[in-house]
Amino acid sequence: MPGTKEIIKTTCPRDCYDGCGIAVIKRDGKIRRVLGDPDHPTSRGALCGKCAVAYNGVWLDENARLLQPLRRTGPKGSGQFEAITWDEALSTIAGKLQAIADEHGADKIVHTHYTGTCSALAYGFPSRFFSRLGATEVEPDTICNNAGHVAWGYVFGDSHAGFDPRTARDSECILVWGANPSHSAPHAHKHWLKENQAEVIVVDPVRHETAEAADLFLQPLPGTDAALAFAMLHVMRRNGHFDDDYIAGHVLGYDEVAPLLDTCTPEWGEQQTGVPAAMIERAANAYGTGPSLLWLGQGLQRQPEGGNIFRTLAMLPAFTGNIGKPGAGFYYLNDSFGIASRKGGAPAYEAPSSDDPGPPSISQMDVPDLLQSPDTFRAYMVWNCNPVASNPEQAKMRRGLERDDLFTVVIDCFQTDTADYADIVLPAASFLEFDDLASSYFHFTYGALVKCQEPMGESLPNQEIFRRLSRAMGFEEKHLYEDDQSVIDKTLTYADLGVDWETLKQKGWVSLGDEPIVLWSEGTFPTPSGKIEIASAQAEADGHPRVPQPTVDPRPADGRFRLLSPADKWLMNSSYGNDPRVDELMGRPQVTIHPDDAGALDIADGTEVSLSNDAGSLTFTARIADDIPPGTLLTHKSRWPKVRGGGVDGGGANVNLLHIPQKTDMGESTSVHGTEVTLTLT
Ligand SMILES: Nc1nc2c(c(=O)[nH]1)N[C@H]1C(S)=C(S)[C@@H](COP(=O)(O)OP(=O)(O)OC[C@H]3O[C@@H](n4cnc5c(=O)[nH]c(N)nc54)[C@H](O)[C@@H]3O)O[C@H]1N2
Ligand SMILES: Nc1nc2c(c(=O)[nH]1)N[C@H]1C(S)=C(S)[C@@H](COP(=O)(O)OP(=O)(O)OC[C@H]3O[C@@H](n4cnc5c(=O)[nH]c(N)nc54)[C@H](O)[C@@H]3O)O[C@H]1N2
Ligand code: SF4
Ligand SMILES: [Mo]
Repeated sequence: MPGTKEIIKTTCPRDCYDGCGIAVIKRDGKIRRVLGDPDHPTSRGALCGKCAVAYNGVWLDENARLLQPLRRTGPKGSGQFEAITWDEALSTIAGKLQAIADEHGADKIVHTHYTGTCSALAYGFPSRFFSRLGATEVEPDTICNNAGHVAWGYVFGDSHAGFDPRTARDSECILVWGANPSHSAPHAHKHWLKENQAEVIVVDPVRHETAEAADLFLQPLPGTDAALAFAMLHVMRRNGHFDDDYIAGHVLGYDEVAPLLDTCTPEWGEQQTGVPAAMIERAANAYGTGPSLLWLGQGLQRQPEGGNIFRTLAMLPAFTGNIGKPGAGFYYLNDSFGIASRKGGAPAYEAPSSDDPGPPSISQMDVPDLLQSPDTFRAYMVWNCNPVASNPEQAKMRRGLERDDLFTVVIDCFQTDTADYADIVLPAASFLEFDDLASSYFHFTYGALVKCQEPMGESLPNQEIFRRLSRAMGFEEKHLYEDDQSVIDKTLTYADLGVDWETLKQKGWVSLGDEPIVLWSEGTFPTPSGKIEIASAQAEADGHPRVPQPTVDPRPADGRFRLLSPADKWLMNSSYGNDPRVDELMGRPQVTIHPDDAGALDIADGTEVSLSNDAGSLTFTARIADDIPPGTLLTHKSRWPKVRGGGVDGGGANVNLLHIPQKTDMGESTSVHGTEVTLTLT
């Protein structure tokens, strides 16, 4: 019927804390606008700036999207392709994978994936194919947050069940440590942090917008957080904020670590971290008085000693008893579906089955090196991620991808820098084009991803692509062909949300109950001892100290600077880097330099500077500002190298040209914020 208006509710499935509800406006059967759902508790009628632009920009633009399978016709990296049919594409891929598996072993097929679409099907389903194949998986969290997961695994036995944000109504203090919600959780920044009575304390080397808005801002030098926490704990113990009963009942290792606190005075803390002793006292007293929430960011653990920092910070809630009661808790990432199924009780501890080691895995930090060699990589299957833009050692990544004896397949919605190296490119449908489920990793909300239009061109959802690939390979196992509805229904049943798919689809989203959920109130934890393991035999067996240590990273020497490159306000990792309006809003790639450093090097605002290290050299426009400490530089991550990259001249590289793949102390994860560079005028 002409002029018919339809509103479909769906959910934003980006790798984002907020998990916003979306209202898609259709007219005459066509999507006209993608807006925030006014009824959703997080989005409240507004998407973040980047999604408001990109979902109404490149994501709806047939000229920007990949519409057909492609076969490479020019040199690798040149971006020259011809369209082919799905049958040709799938039979070519199946033939190649089978030949590699037969001749060299299926573990020489490496697949890499992450959070392109963060949902039950588009994220979860394809792994069934790769497990069946026996391919090597690049452990996805090693590009992002694995140090924190491993560290809190030692301490709490679980890093996926933090506080329910709704409990903040009972909090007196919210401590945000090494996260930047103003970029990475814009609605939590705008609403959640501001609407509670609690005193907000931010700890970050960068005075970002959330820090600016906080009641108290502590600005340590990067990589000094463990020392800062020890100094705060010293104050809390001295001022009687420790909860002796909680420690006696639920914490293992207090006596072992307590002597280390003796010398960690606030004055010592100031020397180690650059944070004035009086501010350490104030933060410690506010947090220690409580009830307090502790939010540890993912940026925080991207340090060489990120694991130790996380174990150290776990002592704040553990020693002050800020756990298991209203207004108190700790948070890293919430697996909302998993939490739903446990409803506040202690999670059942499930030991991994020793009979099924699963497919082998490698760290993202090893990829640039291993990619050079046919001994590890014969085929590289890339889906839901863009490693040329996001991985360390970009120049080495490109060299590996140029290998003639490497068969590369890239599945994406867009022709990314990585897709330019593919032998075969497969077009992925966007989240607006299939049904699925998504949940926030902060709020306890779950959303329906609802199909709003047919997949653009010949594109297909990830899950359907891998069903077809299974068929082309001749695989017979039934679970490789399970249909979408069955997976959706099972996920909803497992999560026990009290809604079926039809109800969820109509409403768009559901919260887990009406009242805040208090996790860990029973006081037992899925660790070997059932207690919070500040002293960990498992950590010791893995080669780490038994208890956390008050370490600080050595300051950069020989005139080098520490380069931070956290989340950009206008990008979602590399996503949206190809949207012209987003590019315009970001402007030229900038690096922030402290006025003292700029003065010493005679660098004026707006001039071009070069950052270099062993991995490469890149040009930025200098922005002189004191929102970072001297000796530190700030830029943001993951522009599209071929759009404007990190080089002001559009030199085909971004900041990851400089990112060295040094592994964190735990979890073989990225320590990108430990990157050091020299700074010169160009
Ligand atoms: N310098 C620096 N680098 C960093 C970081 C940093 O802090 N500093 N942070 C790191 C972190 S935290 C992360 S998580 C990584 C992220 O890096 P990546 O995992 O590479 O994530 P994205 O860049 O968002 O790439 C996602 C891709 O998936 C595509 N996509 C979207 N939806 C779908 C879909 O449904 N199907 C398919 N097949 N594709 C889809 C998008 O178009 C996009 O190209 O970057 C890391 N890189
Ligand atoms: N707009 C936008 N939102 C995003 C993303 C995006 O690219 N853009 N990416 C998504 C992804 S994949 C992730 S993992 C999350 C990440 O989001 P967050 O968890 O907020 O992490 P980051 O933005 O990487 O870094 C957060 C802060 O850590 C600080 N930091 C760096 N080094 C140190 C240190 O030594 N000590 C302390 N205390 N702080 C330090 C940085 O200065 C930065 O302000 O955001 C998600 N949301
Ligand atoms: S990226 Fe995050 S803030 Fe933006 S619309 Fe999606 S969920 Fe909301
Ligand atoms: Mo991430």
